[in-house]
Amino acid sequence: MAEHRTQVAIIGAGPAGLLLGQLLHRAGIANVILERQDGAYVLNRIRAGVLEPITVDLLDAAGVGQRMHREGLVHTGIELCFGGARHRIDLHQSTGGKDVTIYGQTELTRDLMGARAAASLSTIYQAHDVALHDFDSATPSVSYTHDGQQHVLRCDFIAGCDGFHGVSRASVPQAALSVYEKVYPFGWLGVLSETPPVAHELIYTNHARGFALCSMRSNTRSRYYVQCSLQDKVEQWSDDAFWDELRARLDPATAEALITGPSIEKSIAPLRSFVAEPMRFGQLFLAGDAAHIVPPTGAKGLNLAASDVHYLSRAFIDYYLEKSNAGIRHYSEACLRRVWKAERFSWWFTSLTHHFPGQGAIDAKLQAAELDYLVHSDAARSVVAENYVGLPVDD
Ligand code: RFL
Ligand code: PHB
Repeated sequence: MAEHRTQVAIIGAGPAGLLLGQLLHRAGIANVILERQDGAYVLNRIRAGVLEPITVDLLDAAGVGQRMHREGLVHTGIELCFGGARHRIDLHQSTGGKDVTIYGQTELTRDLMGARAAASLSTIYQAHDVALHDFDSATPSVSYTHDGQQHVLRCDFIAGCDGFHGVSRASVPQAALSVYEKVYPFGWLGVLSETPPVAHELIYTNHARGFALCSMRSNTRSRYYVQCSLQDKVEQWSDDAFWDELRARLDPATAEALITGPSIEKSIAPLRSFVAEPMRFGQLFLAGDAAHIVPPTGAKGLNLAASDVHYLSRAFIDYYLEKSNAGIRHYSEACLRRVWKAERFSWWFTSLTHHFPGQGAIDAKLQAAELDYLVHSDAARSVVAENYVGLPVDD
């Protein structure tokens, strides 16, 4: 058994783990990342695309913001499409100048991996059988196998950044966890294509046939989604069937303007709201999808992972540099206040824009009335804009 030692052992090289590792490194705090997959697999997951200003600031603080500022698209509004027409919500105007940045999770992950490699920081890809030990004591450790050899990594703290299906949350005794969960009765079928986006900004669409979203990764690459049944299989959806369904849900002018092409990725994601409380157990801290999941409608998942990492990096910096336990003690509470508000927004935006199986005529009328209210009331637009660009981390 090979023995190693670090200050913070990070489980998972997704955005949460990589960003935490980079922020700690810049503060002089030693860390090792253990990742189950290989780097190429992590980079091939097509996921988020919308960054809040807080996430952009954190990436700058981590020293990896250059390409994002060069290539990311700054959006000052979003559009809602219903009743056969599009309506714009001006994020800039409603929030006193805030915006969002369109930059794919794949690119952000690539930038973080590059910075980690450039600083020669230790990332163990294909770490198998990762197991967490003694995190209720002052001497936690993580065991794993790599290249057929057994290893143990001794540390002061463990950061569980290993996503919804990871080992960190599963290592906590069930009685110590409160879990809140809602599974939605539909999924999202997503397509990535090398085609120019149909509009300059994102279009969230409510239609009797179901929700649709027009998004993008760049001026030449589009990302589209349609709400689908949980029984649907990706193989049943030809590209033509996808484009026809998307067109059918958009207003006539947008449907007409849509440029289609072969899909370069196609996948179905289920929708879920989930929170596990608390987010700290002794020396183990959960961050990102390991602790909570939101339906993607509000574009909050990656941004919540980033705000958890903001609090967690500060907690460790307080501990090592200021000799203070305050950040550690308040970590879970500080994260959860923001997490629950993003859960609420994502659930509300999902409820407003999706067609629910068994939904009656009155439900559709109530959705239509709320959408109409929303685009015609300054107050309602401000509420959406304030949440969409992200609530503050330090209120
Ligand atoms: P990740 O990205 O799941 O990374 C966890 C990492 O941990 C590894 N791992 C393990 N490593 C070692 N040992 C084990 N036992 C392990 N088990 C797991 C995994 O291999 C993985 O590399 O979690 P993280 O870092 O918390 O990041 C969360 C985000 O990825 C997620 O919230 C977002 O992608 C959600 N999301 C969106 N978020 C946004 O903010 N804006 C968006 O526009 C947005 N769109 C989306 C999304 C998620 C989607 N899907 C498919 C779920 C759109 C979609 C379709
Ligand atoms: C995306 O581009 O993948 C995306 C954008 C906005 C969302 C969800 C996903 O709300």
